[in-house]
Amino acid sequence: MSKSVLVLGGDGYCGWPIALSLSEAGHDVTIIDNLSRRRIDDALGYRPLLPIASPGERCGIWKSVSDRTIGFHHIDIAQDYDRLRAVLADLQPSAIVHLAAQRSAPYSVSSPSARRYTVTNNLGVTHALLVALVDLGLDSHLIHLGSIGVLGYTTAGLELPEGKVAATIHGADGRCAEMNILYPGKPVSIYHMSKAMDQVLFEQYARDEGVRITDLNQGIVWGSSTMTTERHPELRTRLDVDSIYGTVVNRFLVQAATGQNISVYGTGGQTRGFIHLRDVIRCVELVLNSEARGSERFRLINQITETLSIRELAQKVGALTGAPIEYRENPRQEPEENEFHVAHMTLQDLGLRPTLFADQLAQEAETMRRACTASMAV
Ligand code: NAD
Ligand code: USQ
Repeated sequence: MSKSVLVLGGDGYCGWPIALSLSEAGHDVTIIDNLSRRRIDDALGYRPLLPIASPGERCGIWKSVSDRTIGFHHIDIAQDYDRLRAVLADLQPSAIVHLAAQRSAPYSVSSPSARRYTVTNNLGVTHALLVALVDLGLDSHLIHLGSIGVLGYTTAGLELPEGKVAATIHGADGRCAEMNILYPGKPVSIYHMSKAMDQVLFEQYARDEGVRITDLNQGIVWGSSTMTTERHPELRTRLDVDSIYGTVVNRFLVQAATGQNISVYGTGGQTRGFIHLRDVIRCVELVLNSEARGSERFRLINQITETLSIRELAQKVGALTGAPIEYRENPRQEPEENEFHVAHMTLQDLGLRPTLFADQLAQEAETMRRACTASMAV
């Protein structure tokens, strides 16, 4: 069934392909973005691997190849409540996919202003949205792209469940009570902390105002394209490979393709959850079609498909490409050796067929190699 879907942060790496795929599936898609990522790139002197068209140009090309329209509003959601409210009142969306955040962990700890911006922006966006939904009495399903890193990277030898965790709380008077609580993670950056704080807002607004929310605790995304971005070169999504916004798989593949060493920080014993960009799209579609209803107002789902240490990842990329591995001093504050066991079957139960490194890494290495060649020609 066709729905009206609002994609917040739809100019970004994940948001643009999500908007395209939802549009292709027949939904009426509207993007809101303030283009802050493009401005941060300018300020840092970084560029995506290949240039990306402006939102107006991209939506125009999409119209020409698909005969479908994607709307675009240039709004700072954290700062301009009235315009956000007006768009929501006009569209009355069935669902809102929320990706609008400053999402780099190293950026979030890079300066006092970056720390303040990350928290003010990320919580400002989430809270403005929740307030507007209540203000307008809308029953939109809010789907948030969160971060598996809110759990922290020490799981105390346990496999962490999806959703809340059952806890026995020992009161000061010696009595005990059983409760379901948000997992008390230890986020490793200010950015990850902002995602943990989002969950406190979600819990409150689901409980007290009945807002329907699915929070996807997503792992590190890898991959450069999807079925819809491949329909035209100018529909490509941004691909960051710098040390601030470039995520590790994409960085390693581009390093290998350009004759650089694979840059493992520290021992490479950091174990993380990963997911391919195509699976991100599929997960959002699956969640959109399985709305939280009834008493289940706030769902927490772990959106990863496999876990691996950074060292193992580097070895896979090295074996595939012949690129040497270089162990560098770790520029980040993070545990360098950690185990990471997290339940993640909900999306597979809903129908996800995971794209694993074993299936896709070689093809992705080749796609990145071609993108690097094209990038040199730009
Ligand atoms: P991105 O930086 O490419 O895109 C985020 C978009 O949000 C940008 O286009 C930016 O301009 C926009 N934005 C930020 N603040 C805004 C505001 N105040 N108003 C309007 N627009 C605003 O990031 P991405 O990689 O596409 O990530 C999308 C979401 O998924 C983020 O919330 C991120 O935390 C989450 N996530 C990403 C990854 C990953 O590996 N990329 C992994 C896990 C979770
Ligand atoms: N790393 C290296 N070498 C590099 C780059 C990174 O060893 O050249 C290491 C980092 O030290 C870190 C790991 O690789 O231990 C992952 O780094 P990353 O930059 O790929 O990912 P991260 O900082 O965790 O953040 C990314 C996204 C963020 C998202 C998060 C999901 O930028 O938006 O929320 O992945 S997670 O952390 O799993 O919750």
